[in-house]
Amino acid sequence: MKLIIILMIFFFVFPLTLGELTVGFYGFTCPQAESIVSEVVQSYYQNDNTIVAALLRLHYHDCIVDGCDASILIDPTKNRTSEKDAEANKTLRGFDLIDDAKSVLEEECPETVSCADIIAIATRDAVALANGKVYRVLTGRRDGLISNASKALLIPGPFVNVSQALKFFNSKGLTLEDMVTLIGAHTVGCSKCSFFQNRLSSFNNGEIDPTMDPNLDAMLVKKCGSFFNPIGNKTCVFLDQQTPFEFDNGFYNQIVENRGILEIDQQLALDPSSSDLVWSYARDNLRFWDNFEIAMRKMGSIGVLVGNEGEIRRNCRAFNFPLSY
Ligand code: HEM
Ligand SMILES: *[C@@H]1O[C@H](CO)[C@@H](O)[C@H](O)[C@H]1NC(C)=O
Ligand SMILES: *[C@@H]1O[C@H](CO)[C@@H](O)[C@H](O)[C@H]1NC(C)=O
Ligand SMILES: *[C@@H]1O[C@H](CO)[C@@H](O)[C@H](O)[C@H]1NC(C)=O
Ligand SMILES: *[C@@H]1O[C@H](CO)[C@@H](O)[C@H](O)[C@H]1NC(C)=O
Ligand SMILES: CC(=O)N[C@H]1CO[C@H](CO)[C@@H](O)[C@@H]1O
Repeated sequence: MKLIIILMIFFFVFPLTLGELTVGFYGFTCPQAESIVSEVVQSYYQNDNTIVAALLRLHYHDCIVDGCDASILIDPTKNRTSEKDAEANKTLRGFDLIDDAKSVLEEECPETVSCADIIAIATRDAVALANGKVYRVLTGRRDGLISNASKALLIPGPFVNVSQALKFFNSKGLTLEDMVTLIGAHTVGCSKCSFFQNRLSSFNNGEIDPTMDPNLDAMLVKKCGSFFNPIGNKTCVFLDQQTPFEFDNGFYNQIVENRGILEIDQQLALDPSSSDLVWSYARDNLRFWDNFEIAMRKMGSIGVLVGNEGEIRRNCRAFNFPLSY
């Protein structure tokens, strides 16, 4: 009897599903939710396969800043900044796709599917289209009520070393293994020259970063110049030079050959704490895929709002009640 009362109190205080994301959260409330998102992703992908990279990076930034709550989507207003104001984080893309998916969903299932879940579902679909692993995505997130520009500034940039980057990932509950695995997303997408120009040699000044393959340096100097003599500030260089549109372990194969573009990417292969895992992914694509699914699930659960927390935004770019913020 006593036990039953204790159990009842336990379930009252911690309702079983509340704290948890689930597969197929919209199964009853909007069964077509995932296929609607999937169709929008496919139509974007047909015109522009770089959408895969855009969505992966968007999902990462959304989750890593202060939880997967679509705070990354909020537009700044006259009297309020938002995460979008953070520098470099200004190169995020994919917002139009989320808007398109949201507007179809609002017609079919009004105020039901969160923007935070749309990002997660769309990212899963994008990875699948890039011939990556088709994984089951967890849903049930709700949208946040805060978008804080200064928090977005704390995301590690490409010049940090492995232990600095790890400190930040640890603070979000992610391990070294999660970090090494998630950065494997750099197997798709590109970087502006300014994020690695300091590593490049050029005619009059600067020395090549000794960790960079000189052939890669020569190629990059043609595209980007050097730190002291930059050119091509619109150029975007593939982070995986071999197969930039395939979601595979190509990124790891590049960095073990000293062909990493970003400093942090190259350091992952060289730092003793991460190099074994990098080499194992370079040899074993399936191991990378399996761990990527696990790590994405962890990343996708950071700081999520569930139950009655937050809201279901009607427009992903604005809070439902803007006056409250
Ligand atoms: C310490 C961790 C990380 C650092 C320092 C970092 C840094 C960067 C930088 C500087 C760029 C180039 C951005 C630009 O030129 O616009 C980039 C691109 C990208 N990052 Fe990361 N990143 C990190 C982790 C991650 C993670 C965990 C993911 C995903 C799970 C991710 C996904 C991407 C993707 C897909 C791109 C290409 C974006 C595009 O082509 O539009 N990154 N990253
Ligand atoms: C800015 O804040 C003021 C005071 O809280 C509010 O009255 C006004 O509507 C806000 N403007 C916008 C564009 O959100
Ligand atoms: C925004 O984030 C910064 C840094 O974490 C914090 O100091 C500040 O209080 C936050 N502002 C709001 C409005 O939450
Ligand atoms: C990483 O960077 C931090 C801060 O700059 C520094 O204190 C630390 O010694 C560096 N670690 C390694 C292994 O280089
Ligand atoms: C590079 O970008 C800066 C600022 O964005 C601009 O002023 C400059 O003209 C650009 N340089 C070239 C060569 O495009
Ligand atoms: C990931 C990334 O590029 N983060 C940047 C966000 O903006 C701040 C401020 O400019 C940079 O320091 C970060 O590197």
